[in-house]
Amino acid sequence: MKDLKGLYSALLIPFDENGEVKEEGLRQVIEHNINVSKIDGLYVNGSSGENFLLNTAQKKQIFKFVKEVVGDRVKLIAQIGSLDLNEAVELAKYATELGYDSLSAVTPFYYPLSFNEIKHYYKTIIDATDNSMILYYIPFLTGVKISLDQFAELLEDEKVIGVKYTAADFYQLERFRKRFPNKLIWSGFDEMLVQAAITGVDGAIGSTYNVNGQRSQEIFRLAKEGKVAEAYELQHEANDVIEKVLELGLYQTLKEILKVKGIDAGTCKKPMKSFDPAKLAEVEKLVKDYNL
Ligand code: NAY
Repeated sequence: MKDLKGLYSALLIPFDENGEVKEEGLRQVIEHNINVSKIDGLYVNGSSGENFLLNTAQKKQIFKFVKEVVGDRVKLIAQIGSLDLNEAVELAKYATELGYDSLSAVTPFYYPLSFNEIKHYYKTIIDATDNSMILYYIPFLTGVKISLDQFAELLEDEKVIGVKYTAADFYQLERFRKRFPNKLIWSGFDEMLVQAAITGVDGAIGSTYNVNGQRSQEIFRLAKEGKVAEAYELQHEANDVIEKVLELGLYQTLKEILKVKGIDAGTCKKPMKSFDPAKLAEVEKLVKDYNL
């Protein structure tokens, strides 16, 4: 199996006004990620890809198009988790046939499921293919919390290679690192990359790496080498950017940054709102001030 460590962009997807995928724009976003952001891989159909607003055909369209454009240039992880378990299995098979390096599945959300139900969900998906599985843990959006002992049960299966950990519980992250030294962890909060790197994660997956990849690679490298003060200097810059992006609207503003750079990043899929054009000058200033 490939070494899946490293920094991944949670791939942004350009949509048109009707909510259809803009394939040429997506090609440009992918090329920007590979050639300018210098990421190690792409996390496809995650939260940043507005996955939970898409139908099955669109999810397949994106998996296929991304693989065709990327080939083997960077690593590819397919987020196939769905409240419709049949769809999750179908997408897991589809992405595996396309050659995705690993699957990842969000914890099932909305209905308060028992841990046994969650375990059954993962086992059903895992058993459907020979591919590996990365748990996608994002309790602030799903409301689903998993304890360390429960993680241990899910990680018993060798095909479960690790977790994408989008939470700010650094105590649990440290306990996880100590208890599962042979499993992989990707951190999911770009604004806490230094802290995650110091805690021993193997990589990171984030939305802002689409536009701020090189600086983030440097933060990760410096922190891993123990150069924490230097890493923090860059994290301060990254967080100035993230703070502004969150203020103006996360995915809308990341797309607008790409547009300022000449990339047709489209708009967000409704019901998400579009970027407020009155704020364009603020984005142009951000791109200039932080050399994005
Ligand atoms: C995903 O699947 O796209 C992710 O979870 C990537 C992680 C991002 N979380 C969300 C909810 O977008 O990169 C983060 C996040 O956008 C960033 O840290 C800003 O808060």
